[in-house]
Amino acid sequence: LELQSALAQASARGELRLVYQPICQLDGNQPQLIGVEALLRWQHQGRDISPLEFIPCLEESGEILAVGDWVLQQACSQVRSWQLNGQPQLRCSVNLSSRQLQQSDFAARVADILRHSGLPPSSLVLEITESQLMADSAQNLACLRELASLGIQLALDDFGTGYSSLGYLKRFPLHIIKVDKSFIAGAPQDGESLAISRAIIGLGHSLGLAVVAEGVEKQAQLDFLGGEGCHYAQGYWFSRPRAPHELQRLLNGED
Ligand code: G
Ligand code: G
Ligand code: MN
Ligand code: NA
Repeated sequence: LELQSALAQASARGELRLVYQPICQLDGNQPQLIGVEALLRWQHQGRDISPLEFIPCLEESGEILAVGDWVLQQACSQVRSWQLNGQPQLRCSVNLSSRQLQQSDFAARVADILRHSGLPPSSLVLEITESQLMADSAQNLACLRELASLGIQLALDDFGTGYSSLGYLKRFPLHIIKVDKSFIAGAPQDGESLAISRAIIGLGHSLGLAVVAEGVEKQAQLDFLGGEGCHYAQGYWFSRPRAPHELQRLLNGED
């Protein structure tokens, strides 16, 4: 409850901010930064509170709708400004809550935000988890179809950790799957993690989806992913999530 009321004032106090984690393309000699995932941070009384802790509170109170719009506006404008400063192809990934997809005007709001920021729809990736797709799927389906028809890319986040009904992959208009970091963490030394990661990458490719491996921390994982033909990866090996000016340094080649 204390968290809840502090959170109610967080956006007003400017305690919310976004950090950006690089997403890299692996084919070619050198991994290439092709996009960033925006991740929300709340700095409260001098410490960062994890989104795992405060997003559920925002969802419960309904404030996730306003905060979610703010995240989208902020991320789209930031990435647009990087695009205009020498990174014309840079993509912007944003995580969604199911409450956002349940708004009947959500796709229209996203279209407005894109127009306002100048970011091309094809540069925006919206990330959704399997469990979010479970809830109220008729509305979700309608909403995702509308977003896809705008040219926005849709990614299934944390793949393999939810109910993993493969039906979702057929039923929803998805473009990308993100292999959950729990599988990448064990690969390549743990046989089971390796088998699951390999199967998800193969499944994605057979369905014509781009596959992003999450949580890459070691060269051995990168070598394994390269061998499996996984084209995209994200994780501490490349970079931790960074404040905008720190990501700028990376884009400038200063880091
Ligand atoms: O950085 P990490 O600890 O950053 O994020 C933890 C979880 O919070 C992840 O599952 C991530 O998808 C989620 N998350 C981070 N930022 C946002 C956001 O802006 N909106 C939503 N809905 N989830 C977010
Ligand atoms: O949206 P998603 O649930 O995928 O959120 C990504 C989460 O993973 C964030 O909490 C982010 O800070 C975290 N993360 C990003 N890279 C790594 C990594 O290499 N290792 C680990 N353990 N976590 C990571
Ligand atoms: Mn994500
Ligand atoms: Na997520």
